[in-house]
Amino acid sequence: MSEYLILRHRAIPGLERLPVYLEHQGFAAFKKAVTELQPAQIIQMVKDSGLRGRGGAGFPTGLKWSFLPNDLWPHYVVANADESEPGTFKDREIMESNPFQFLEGLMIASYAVQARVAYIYIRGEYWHIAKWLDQKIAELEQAGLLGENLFGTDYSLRLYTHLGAGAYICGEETALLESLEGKIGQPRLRPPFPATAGLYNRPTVVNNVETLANVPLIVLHGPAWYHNYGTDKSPGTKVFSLSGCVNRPGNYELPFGVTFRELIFEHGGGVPEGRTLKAVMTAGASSVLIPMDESVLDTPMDYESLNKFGGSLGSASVIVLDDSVNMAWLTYKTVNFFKHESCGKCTPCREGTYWMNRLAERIARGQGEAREVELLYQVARQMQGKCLCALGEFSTLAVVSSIDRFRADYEAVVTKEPVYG
Ligand code: L3W
Repeated sequence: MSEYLILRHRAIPGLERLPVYLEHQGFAAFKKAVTELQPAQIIQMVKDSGLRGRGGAGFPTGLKWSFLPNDLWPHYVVANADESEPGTFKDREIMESNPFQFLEGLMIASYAVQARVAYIYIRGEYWHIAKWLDQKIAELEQAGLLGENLFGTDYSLRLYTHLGAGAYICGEETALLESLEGKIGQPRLRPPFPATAGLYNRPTVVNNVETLANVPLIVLHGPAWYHNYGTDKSPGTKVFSLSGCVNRPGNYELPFGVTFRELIFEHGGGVPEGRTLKAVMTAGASSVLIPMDESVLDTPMDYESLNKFGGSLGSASVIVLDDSVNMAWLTYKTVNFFKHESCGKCTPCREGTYWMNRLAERIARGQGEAREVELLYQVARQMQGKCLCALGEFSTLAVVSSIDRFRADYEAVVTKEPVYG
């Protein structure tokens, strides 16, 4: 696709600089919102556009904004810039190269729910981006686009960046809010959802960076225009982070509904050295393994079509696996990550990821018995549906799907003789 909605900096050199962004209709949408539109009108526009959350769940953005009660104040907006899913590197490019479009989206969201303070919660390893965004925020304040009484109205807005400290769990929205409040980053029980009881127990919108970057264009061009891209139920484009066994890894902005074949072969240049495509993960480590063959390659990638594989598009971090990869090894890599990142608050995840890691490691190292594969499977199955948040649940997906779908890979590595007698 030559037309970019989100990675517009690839077509417009210098877009990360305010004068260039302003030359390309920058902040026209925010000005229009604050001076011409009622908050409810903006929420309706975003609802009509069909924009869905890009962090992974695909929840309708306008609907989320509409949940904030009007009898409890203040309202907050928090941008989730804690991008930590293995294989996900799209928000980084947006913030580094098209920062003003993201900030403008955050500002429009804030106006739409009448928040006067918004936070950008950004992963600690992106400290240089936090500093960069602080500079951009200062430029906006100097230019009179951010601060008190914007465009002569009584609407005022302040933006703040806040660095995380290296914990994957803080990308989960309620753990993020705990961390932002200065507490240990552990998830809260939901409901209540942040929309009613979020930051400091006040109504809060939490949106992913990419989600917010869509908003200025929707306000500027209207919801009908947005439906020119993507599918009926998943309109717009998606930035796919493509990695793994592929010739041209990187971020690819493509309309929803693009097929695996187009993404991996046309854009990504196929798998290296003539090897065979074996499986794909679509939501980073939080994915089921989707076995790949000719019949699967033409599946459209959107929020609906992957359900038939027991999977979801997630954050569209597409990890390509070829026939050089043993799935027992891959499973060990994923559960090792989740064991390290489990926050320890709920028992099924704390204990389950620990035991899955021990078993998966033995198996991957060729020290496991066949019955330990069954035990690994049972541990994962027993965790499902019992964890406090998505992290525990997702830690089981590669385990269960790899044993169900790639059992031969386990048979190739387990010892033939019992190890423990
Ligand atoms: C008010 C209700 N709000 C749901 C809100 C909720 C949240 C959103 C989605 O994300 C995803 C997973 C992986 N009243 C509500 C309501 N909401 N019902 O809607 O909620 P939910 O629970 O469906 O998902 P979630 O737990 O927020 C989990 C994806 O994350 N994942 C991780 C991605 C990591 C990154 C990254 O590193 N950048 O994105 C893995 O793919 O797909 O679906 O806001 O409050 N009744």
